[in-house]
Amino acid sequence: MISHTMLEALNRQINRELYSAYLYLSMAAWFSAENLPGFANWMRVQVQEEQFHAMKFFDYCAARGGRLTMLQIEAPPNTWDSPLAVFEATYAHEQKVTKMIYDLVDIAAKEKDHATSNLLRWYVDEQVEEEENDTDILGKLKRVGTDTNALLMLDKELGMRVFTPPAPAGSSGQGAP
Ligand code: OFO
Repeated sequence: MISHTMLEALNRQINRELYSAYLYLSMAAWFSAENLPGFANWMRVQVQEEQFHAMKFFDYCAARGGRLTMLQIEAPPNTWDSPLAVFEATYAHEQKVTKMIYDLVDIAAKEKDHATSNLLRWYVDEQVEEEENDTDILGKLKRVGTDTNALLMLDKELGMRVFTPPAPAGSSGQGAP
């Protein structure tokens, strides 16, 4: 059985992961309206990633016998000044999420909840990847500058992204939903 404190914290994180999905969906809509379908595709894949993150927590809580409560999802921003501004916002958001995951790690340690600590290791690694993806695209966008052809080439590259459900985490026993 999971403690009330831990369950509440994970319940909140499910809401935050779903907010992330909603934020990236808003960014996908913005890129579509800007005629950058590749960037929009990248964001749509990111929505699927975030839904996966939320459902992984959801399934884990259910497996531990916790009763979850769905909370209201905040409305995300819906306009940005440029593709660079979108990715600056994305990176800043992911840094915040990393901090949230670290806070959960601290709560799990305090609660002596080793099963949740195990689960959270997967999220700690995932956040490294999330931030790296953003800094990689940010770097490319900075090199693109005002070169429209280079932007369209990057758009083509980002259009290739597909969602691949992450491999099941060994020790946590949590697989793809
Ligand atoms: Fe769920 O990692 Fe992004 O927010």
